[in-house]
Amino acid sequence: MKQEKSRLIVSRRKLVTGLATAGGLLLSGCSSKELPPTYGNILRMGDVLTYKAFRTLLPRRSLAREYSHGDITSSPAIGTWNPADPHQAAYNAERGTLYDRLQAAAFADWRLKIEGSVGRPRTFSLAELKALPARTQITKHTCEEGWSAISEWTGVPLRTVLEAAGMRPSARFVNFFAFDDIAEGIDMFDALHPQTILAYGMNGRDLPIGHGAPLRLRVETQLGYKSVKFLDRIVVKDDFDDLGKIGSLQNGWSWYVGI
Ligand SMILES: Nc1nc2c(c(=O)[nH]1)N[C@H]1C(S)=C(S)[C@@H](COP(=O)(O)O)O[C@H]1N2
Ligand SMILES: [Mo]
Repeated sequence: MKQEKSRLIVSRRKLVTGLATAGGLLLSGCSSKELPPTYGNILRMGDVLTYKAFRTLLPRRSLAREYSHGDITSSPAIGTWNPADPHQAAYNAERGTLYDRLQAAAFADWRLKIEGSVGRPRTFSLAELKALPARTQITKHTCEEGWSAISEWTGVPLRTVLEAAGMRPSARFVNFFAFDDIAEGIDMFDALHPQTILAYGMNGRDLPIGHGAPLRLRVETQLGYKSVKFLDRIVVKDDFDDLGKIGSLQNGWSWYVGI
């Protein structure tokens, strides 16, 4: 019993030293630009290791795997499945009521707003987004709850929309706000990634309500909760903003969840 305990202590110590070395290796030789914005928060050490590992070990612009039509699976609608339903956990009365009205008119009056660190803050109608060059990709959605699903997504690269709004060179983060009380942010590396799209189509049809109609984000390089559904507003930021009580950071979820 005693022996077992001391072995445990030794292995624990080894583990801690090992982790410190691995962290040190990852941290050495990297500029502070490769630190996540949550750096310095002791409770967010996981962000430092995963962010650095992904940013330094993966080749620049590596693409998430794309599948073929035969690989498409059924996909559950998770979290909010209708922002107009007051029984949803993340229901927002004001935007939920607005969503109800927009949905009744087939989203003809819906507009995506782009503001913040852009030279030309503006809105896009669904028709305007659909007129931009589109990208279709069959990818695997991985939820933090342990399930995954493969779907085909069609939309416009986020990069195209950011450029159309005249994103400023000082911009470093992009935050996304939905019609429910969900908001998420990503850094410019993921925002400009070719597979990061604003999707209006799923499996060859208009995006269904449950999956985020009329427009959702697809961040194929991170876990499912970064792919915000029911988009209302995009805000480009020069500085990191943890999004207060609706941000994942405040909810105790990692800000960076690379896969
Ligand atoms: N606005 C909004 N976006 C959201 C959520 C949500 O509840 N509200 N849930 C997230 C989570 S945890 C997952 S796994 C995916 C689920 O997408 P799906 O419903 O299309 O499967 O959406 C993400 N985006
Ligand atoms: Mo999820």
